[in-house]
Amino acid sequence: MSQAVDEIKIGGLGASRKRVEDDRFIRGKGNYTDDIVLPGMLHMEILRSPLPHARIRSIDTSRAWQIPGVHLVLTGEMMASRNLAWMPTLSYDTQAVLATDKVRFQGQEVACVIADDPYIAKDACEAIEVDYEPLPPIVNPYQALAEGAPLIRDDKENQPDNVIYDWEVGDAAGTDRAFAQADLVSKLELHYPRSHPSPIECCGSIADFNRATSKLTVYMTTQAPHIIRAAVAMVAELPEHMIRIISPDIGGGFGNKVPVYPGYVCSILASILLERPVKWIEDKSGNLISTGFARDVYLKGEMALRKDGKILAVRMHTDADHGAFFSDAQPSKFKIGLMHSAFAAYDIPVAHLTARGVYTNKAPGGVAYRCSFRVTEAMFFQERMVQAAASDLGMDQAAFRRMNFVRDDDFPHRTPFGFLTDSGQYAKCLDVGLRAIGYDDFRKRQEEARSRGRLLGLGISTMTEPLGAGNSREYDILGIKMFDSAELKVHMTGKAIVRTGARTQGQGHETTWAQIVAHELGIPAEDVVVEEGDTDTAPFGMGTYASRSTPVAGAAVAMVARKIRAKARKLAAHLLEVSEEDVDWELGRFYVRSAPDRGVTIQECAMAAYSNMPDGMEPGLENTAYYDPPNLTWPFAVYIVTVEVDPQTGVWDVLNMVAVDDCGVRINPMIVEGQIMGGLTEAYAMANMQFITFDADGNCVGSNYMDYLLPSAWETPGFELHSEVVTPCPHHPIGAKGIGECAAVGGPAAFVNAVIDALSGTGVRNVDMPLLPDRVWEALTYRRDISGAPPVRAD
Ligand code: MCN
Ligand code: CUM
Repeated sequence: MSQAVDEIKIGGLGASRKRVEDDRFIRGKGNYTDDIVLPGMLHMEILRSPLPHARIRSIDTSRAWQIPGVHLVLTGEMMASRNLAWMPTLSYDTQAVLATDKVRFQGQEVACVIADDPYIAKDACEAIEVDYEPLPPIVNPYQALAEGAPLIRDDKENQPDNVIYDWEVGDAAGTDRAFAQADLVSKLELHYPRSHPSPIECCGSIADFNRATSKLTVYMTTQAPHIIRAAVAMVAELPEHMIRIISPDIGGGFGNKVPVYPGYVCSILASILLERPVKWIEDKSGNLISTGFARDVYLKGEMALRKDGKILAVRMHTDADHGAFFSDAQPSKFKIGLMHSAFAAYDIPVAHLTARGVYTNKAPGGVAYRCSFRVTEAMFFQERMVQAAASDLGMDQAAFRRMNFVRDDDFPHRTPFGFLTDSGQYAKCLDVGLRAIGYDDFRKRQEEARSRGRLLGLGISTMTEPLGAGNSREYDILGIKMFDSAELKVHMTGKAIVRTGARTQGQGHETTWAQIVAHELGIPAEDVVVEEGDTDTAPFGMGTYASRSTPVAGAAVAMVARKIRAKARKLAAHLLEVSEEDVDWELGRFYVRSAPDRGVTIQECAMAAYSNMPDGMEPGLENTAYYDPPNLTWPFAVYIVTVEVDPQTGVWDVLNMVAVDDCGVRINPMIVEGQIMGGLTEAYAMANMQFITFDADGNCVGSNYMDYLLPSAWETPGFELHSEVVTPCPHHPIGAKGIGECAAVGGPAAFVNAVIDALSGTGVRNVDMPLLPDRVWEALTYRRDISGAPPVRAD
């Protein structure tokens, strides 16, 4: 009889183990950047531009220097003298650290003061006098592209206009041919508005340069410590082994903590100049107005259709508003991230995408907010176009999708834009969702209600997104190949520590990586401690974003555990005095094949690695694995929402929402559900209330929590989650796919599709997010589409 340990009992794969990190968080014992206090530490504050576009005539810092307690005032000119006024971005552009020539968005960093405390530093910022010559601001791409538009990036050579790139992918001629044969062409134009991840913890850093050792230690809010180390080494020309980046507990990242911000750079330079630790902690408005925003993309979409409902081709043109600097994090070759992952779930013969990026007088950003490199926009555009096409054809929304889905036996599937998807059961997920929402019954109720003047709507959204960049053949950031790593050390008593190059920000890695070790080795999860975020101790990794941790770092954890098991097998053979070939494995234990009662536990093997190893064997039980994934992972989801719209006010309420997520094997089902609920909440927020816009003068509307609305538990609807469809990832060692962003990516279109469905019969094809009551009311009352392009209205 098997003597294997019980996987669920030891907290292995599939156990809904409670999050170990929460123990310290709910006791207020987390250790965030702002909790760290170093001896002799000074404080830095940033002076930001009040204007969106202006030439700087002069900056007078003399009054600030005279304030007692001020140690240093940094300006662009001082940065320039050290070649640090500008820094490279992750998209091969440059970004101002502190403005020298011009300010290019409201909130841009103009100067920094370093003082004994943050209050003195803030006061001293106000004592700095900047003489600005205002220039006309540009707040949307169409203004940027207009004839005679002011040139935003006059700092760059060979930049005659505000266009950053004109990029295309797909088959233009083939798409044209397919359109020529279409029975019907369905068109849709819309805007995915600018928003902000807005983690509760803002960004910050503490730079600590020690002249005696030449070592620079930086504690900072970053999702990717090793990339930061490389960037600091290259930009500041410091030796990499003398740089230690520590990312302590992170109070939410959601993409906001991927980019390199001027505040980090200035605190580092200040610490080097002053030879004292310098802390910079951003305030909420600073975070909302200046750090990595998300979206702000316009779509012109067209679908060629056969009258029976078959999609023949898709054409998309996007105009992306990147703000003043092109600083998207992205896998380099693709200018508009992974926008061309659109329509991966549908079997479409041919497609063509043109993408244009432009500069405007708005904060830069791009990757951020729970999206795998602009996949959020891609899925939103896709599902809004699919809904419009089905209604143009007069076809049922669900039937249209089912008819065009990639079939279960058609994997790996080459998408019309060239990706290779791995696996899925799309129609089955849809059926589970339709059953759960009571689809047929709802359609009847909807008819009935309509006859009594009540507006009910149902919205479907499906998505498959590419999660887990690399592989290294196709994906790199600034030339650094995308793979990841894990290190596992099993101590002699069988306890272990696992370290990865990823960085958890709330996703629960401290819990789930231990579960992978438990699954591979049978060591109880509670005996495995997980550590991430310190470049002096963690193996090299590309960080956590694009839901890549499970697909890449998590895979590395499984692979390193297998290396440990391979060595443990040799130790077991030695202990059991048989040859290795005669030893079999069951969870937690090796045994003699011909005499299964004779066995040794993994813990006994660990002890032997330090006390009784065979002659000639290297002692210890430690290893490292680097994992270069063969492909991205492609989770799938169906989200279905029902709503009721109040025709008097335009207010809409969610009646029900069901989510069917297939992310392959779930390591920790409870954590996966937490990820889905969080993502759906953000999707609801995007659809309903959350956006940052700009008035015609370039003022950022949404740089505080009065204007930038986050839903609380009170507004957020309930979600019904379904986990019955599991398609293991064929190329991941434990069959897992990413989940972190799925619901935020696929969710928004479900809400919008539901509201548009409720308006059916009015001729309204689109209302741009957020679907604020006044927009919905206006659409309904005047029977017209509502564009959200800023400026929304003249104030
Ligand atoms: N997981 C699992 N089984 C799977 C897939 C994942 O149990 N099949 C678990 C993982 O082990 C991990 C969590 O679910 O604990 C999320 O895993 P994964 O999908 O690999 O995503 P990452 O860990 O790489 O997290 C990044 C992703 C991104 S890019 C954003 S943005 C986002 C998100 O996660 N930011 C978050 N979710 C967040 N959740 C919180 N609380 N805070 C953030 O800042
Ligand atoms: Cu695009 S937000 Mo997450 O990938 O860190």
